[in-house]
Amino acid sequence: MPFKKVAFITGITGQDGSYLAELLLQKGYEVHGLIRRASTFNTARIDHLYTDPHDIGTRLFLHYGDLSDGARLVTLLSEIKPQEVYNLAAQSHVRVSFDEPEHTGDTTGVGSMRLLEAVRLAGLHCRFYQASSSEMFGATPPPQDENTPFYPRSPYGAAKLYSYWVTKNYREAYGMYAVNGILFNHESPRRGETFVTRKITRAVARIAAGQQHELFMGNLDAIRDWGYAAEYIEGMWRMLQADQPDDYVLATNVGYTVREFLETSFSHVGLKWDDYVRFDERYLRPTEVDALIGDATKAKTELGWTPTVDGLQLAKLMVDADVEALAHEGRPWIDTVKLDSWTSKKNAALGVD
Ligand code: NDP
Ligand code: GDR
Repeated sequence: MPFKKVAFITGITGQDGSYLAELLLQKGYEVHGLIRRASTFNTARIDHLYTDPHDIGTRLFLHYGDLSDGARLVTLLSEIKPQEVYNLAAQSHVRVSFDEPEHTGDTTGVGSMRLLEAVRLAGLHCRFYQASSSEMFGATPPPQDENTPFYPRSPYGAAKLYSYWVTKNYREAYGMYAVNGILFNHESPRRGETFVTRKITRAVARIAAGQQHELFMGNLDAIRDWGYAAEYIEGMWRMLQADQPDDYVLATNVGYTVREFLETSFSHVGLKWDDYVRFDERYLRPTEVDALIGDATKAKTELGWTPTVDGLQLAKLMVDADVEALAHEGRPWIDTVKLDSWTSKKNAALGVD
């Protein structure tokens, strides 16, 4: 029997978790994902990857748990014994972190420490990836790289900074192979609908189809370095394959304003953005991050990682996917998948039907 690598992913139901699960399965890994119990299904992004665990050859397994429950994390890691742990779970919305600062601190911040501590208590010698963020740079002007001083501007950014430092501390204190991927904004057709890019491209598709007539937005002057999530996942994996643990920025090195993303998205379907976009102050943040533009030279040099899709190409790619999604009940990424029997198979496997 060939040696099979085992990975554990928190946040597997999110944008990045779903791409990472796909990549690791393609590479032959056995993949275990942490999912939260919810009153509605939250697994749409990974439905197409699921096979019944009773089937021979199944390599994706889902487990209930939460980053707020440290004992559960110890139990799971002791049972699964992964070689690689990817901590992608978080309350990941910056605007929402101002509404729920305590919850954000508990999951996005302390949750990472719970997972690191669970790795330690379970006695694992695994490799650990922490999903750190360009939001940690906050008010420090671009370009930002691994040596740029941090200045977070939100409870989310501050919580991510705690996770960043605790990851570094476990590396130094316990000799753990623990790394921070400091990722700039990365998007895709699987992006959550309330992040600015997906909010725009989804609205463009609906406006073009006559299903929506206005789009309410906040600060259009913010500059972001938007890359394609599927490419960033490859960079995460490469960080855990390196000889030595280290921290890396992943970015395209090019920034665009929200306004430029709007212009490109609307003009891609032959519309003028300012005919539809309206201002709503509810989408402003108490403190804004004006400009994030990364410098990913280190990842290019040491990991051989280079992104190929820039922010405006991404806008077109996402508009095309959302136009397509309207014809596929809002699920562009599961085009080839049969949904009918999946839910009942998954529930049976989790013992909840
Ligand atoms: P998403 O918001 O799409 O996914 C977040 C994931 O975390 C979901 O699976 C969610 O579960 C899970 N989650 C939330 N709270 C908990 C909790 N308390 N316990 C267990 N799981 C939880 O984020 P992305 O995929 O976009 O991002 C992945 C990670 O990378 C996040 O940590 C994010 O902060 C970070 N990041 C993202 C960047 C980006 O541009 N996308 C850039 C830099 C960092 P559920 O589906 O049940 O809600
Ligand atoms: P961000 O992403 O805060 O950078 O965090 P988001 O897409 O939410 O905002 C980007 C910029 O767009 C401006 N903006 C709006 N944003 C939203 N969501 N909705 C609007 O209507 C709107 N109008 C203008 C924002 O003010 C902001 O300047 C993302 C998340 O994925 C984090 O988890 C991750 O860590 C960082 O990227 C890097």
